[in-house]
Amino acid sequence: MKLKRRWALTLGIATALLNHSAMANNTLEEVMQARGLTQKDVLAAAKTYTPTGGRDEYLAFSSGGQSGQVLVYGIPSMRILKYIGVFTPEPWQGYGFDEESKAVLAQGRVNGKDINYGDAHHPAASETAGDYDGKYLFINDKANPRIAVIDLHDFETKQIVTNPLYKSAHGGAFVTENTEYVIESAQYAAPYSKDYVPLEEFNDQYRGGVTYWKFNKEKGRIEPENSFTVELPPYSQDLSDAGKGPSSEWSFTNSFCTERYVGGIERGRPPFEAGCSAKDTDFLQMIHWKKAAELVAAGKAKNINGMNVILMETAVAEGILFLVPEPKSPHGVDVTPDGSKIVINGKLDTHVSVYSFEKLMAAVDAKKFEGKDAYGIPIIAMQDVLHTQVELGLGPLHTQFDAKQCVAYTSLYVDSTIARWNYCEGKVLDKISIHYNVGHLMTMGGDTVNPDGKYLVSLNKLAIDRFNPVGPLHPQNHQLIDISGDKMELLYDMPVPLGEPHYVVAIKADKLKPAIRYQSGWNSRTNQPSAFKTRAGREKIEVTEGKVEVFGSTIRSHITPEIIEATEGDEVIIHLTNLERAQDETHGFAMYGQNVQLSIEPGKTVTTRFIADKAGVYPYYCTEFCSALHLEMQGYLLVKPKGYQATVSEGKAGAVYTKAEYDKQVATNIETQGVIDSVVGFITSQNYQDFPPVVASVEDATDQLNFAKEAKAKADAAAAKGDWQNGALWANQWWQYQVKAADIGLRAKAYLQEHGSKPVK
Ligand code: K7E
Ligand code: CUA
Repeated sequence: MKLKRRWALTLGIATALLNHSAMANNTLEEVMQARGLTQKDVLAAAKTYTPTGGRDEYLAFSSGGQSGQVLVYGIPSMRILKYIGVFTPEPWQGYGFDEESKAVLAQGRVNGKDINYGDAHHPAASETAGDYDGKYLFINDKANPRIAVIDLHDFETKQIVTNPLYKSAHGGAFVTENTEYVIESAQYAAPYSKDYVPLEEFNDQYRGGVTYWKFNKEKGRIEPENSFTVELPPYSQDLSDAGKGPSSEWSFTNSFCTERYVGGIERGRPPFEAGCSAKDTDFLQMIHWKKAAELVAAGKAKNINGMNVILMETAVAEGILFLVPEPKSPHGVDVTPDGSKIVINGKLDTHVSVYSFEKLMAAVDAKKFEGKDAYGIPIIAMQDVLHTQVELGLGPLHTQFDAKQCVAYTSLYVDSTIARWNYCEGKVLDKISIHYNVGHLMTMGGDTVNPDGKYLVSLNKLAIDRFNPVGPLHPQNHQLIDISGDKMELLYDMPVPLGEPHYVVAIKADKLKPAIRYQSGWNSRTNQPSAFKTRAGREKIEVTEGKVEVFGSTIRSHITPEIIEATEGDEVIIHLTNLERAQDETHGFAMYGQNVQLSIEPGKTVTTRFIADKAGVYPYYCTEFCSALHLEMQGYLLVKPKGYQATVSEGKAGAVYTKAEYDKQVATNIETQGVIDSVVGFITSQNYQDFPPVVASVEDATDQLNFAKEAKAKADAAAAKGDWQNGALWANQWWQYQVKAADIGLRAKAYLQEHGSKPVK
């Protein structure tokens, strides 16, 4: 509907411009009237509409909330491009179905248990010098303290690390200026040990912390052995942010419930929510992570559950940990692009508080503290570091920044508004209503040293009356807002039907360099050649006692092998390599009754493994409509009962062919060859070498034509012996290869025509 509406609008605009009265029944005015659109609506449509084949300026990577996935969409079109399976199996991508990706999910086990979801909150894009470099994406799971690494070269999850200390983790993922570390802070205090510790020992045995996961940029992997945690009191750590510029060696983490209140109405105690917001202030926890890393290198950390831990005692003695009071129950903490200020959003306060990093350092250097907390951590007085406080409205949650100097945007959850304000001068500039209850907000590059401004996305918790009702569970609503002018303008509502998307980051599209195929025989999860890769014509089945191992391939429109035989109780292992080079020629592989669903992108090798524990017939097939003969891309796993003796001879299967059928097939093949020759003639008459996708297609088509030649030779040989049965079958196979070649060739031809190829002399 949306698309149609937009087409109509564009047609309308074009018509209005050209003033063609011949198209009078489709003028912009008429469409506007029929659909009840205002001028403002049409302007908003024109600002977001992206014509077919058009590209977006930004790609947004949104947390998929409880779905444990990441979703990718374009800005300003708000078109969804992809879901990336992260903490959760995702069948389309075969994620959690092939052995390679199962190994990634297995890294996320908690105490040996598979966790099949994640509560994904904060994606973070990798940075170089404080700006997105478009290489990696990280995201946390709050419920099962984990961080995942996604490679933006192929948009796949490569690694999951599980925090061995925490029982929940909210303040991640945030990266330091050069992605040296990925920050993850705890949330609900719990003992570091896996043992039972009574709540009565909360103050002494329960702990929080901030973990700094070391990231190896060359390998694209987190190195747990080089990571460390700074132990913190059992305050509920909330969001974090890494410093920038002058503050780049520090990180900042909010907290709530510094009362250390333990609820339990079951025990006659007032509930958590009452006791956790009793005090007027909580603490900002600031950590000198650069110095902390040096302490770890100097052997001053203690190994707990395999993690390097800097105990609070050490952190205090070494002067790397400080507290600053902040208005009670704060939420987001956001460092300004120049790194000079830290914005604290007070959930239960109508103000945002802006702290000066310079003042923080002055207090640290002068050792000017107003006291210590119960764990001996020095407390810096709020009035000593406050730059300004600005009254924005009810429920400020998160802040992001504009390209314009000193301009920030803060989400107001309770007010359902977004405030634009000046954090240098401390004044409100503009407000816009959103629908409804905004959590995070995001401006383009809004958490980097170099924000672009332009657009803002409001990530709303409630959608209430915005969309067609779909039952009691509503989608979430991402609202796109134009922030380029003096007044913020709402442009678009995008329902998100996946989970609560807490945070999103938008990377300029030209910073991303995604691949279109893998090197042939690639294990995408380890980023290495697969030990199980197969080349064309080298497919094989190895049968050993109790095991059938297949080294197969897929290429339009054929799965090799077409028949796999096993005996009841055998372990069946199937490795499949997609031999395609052509763009977007993914094959799938699904099998009856075995929970097998693979996605094999061009070049990829994947493996499925299962026990054929019941005798029977198990058809398998390709699940991507990859060519005209996609439906024929099929085969059978035959699982025989133990000790099975054949009673039917092979020859009885299928139809019987005559000479007439052989002749008819050959005539068809000659005609088909005519079509192929004309397509080849066109392609080779053009400068097709200048178009890499076409070059890849030509290679694929040439393969198919070579296979056709082999099949033709077999057909000829059978016919020469008067064996019309095999003659007709091989003639048909010859035609199958021709059809594939023609299909690939026609796509290449269309590509050349669309991309303006030129004849070569
Ligand atoms: Cu505010 Cu998890 Cu960042 Cu949700 S958090 S909104
Ligand atoms: Cu391959 Cu359908």
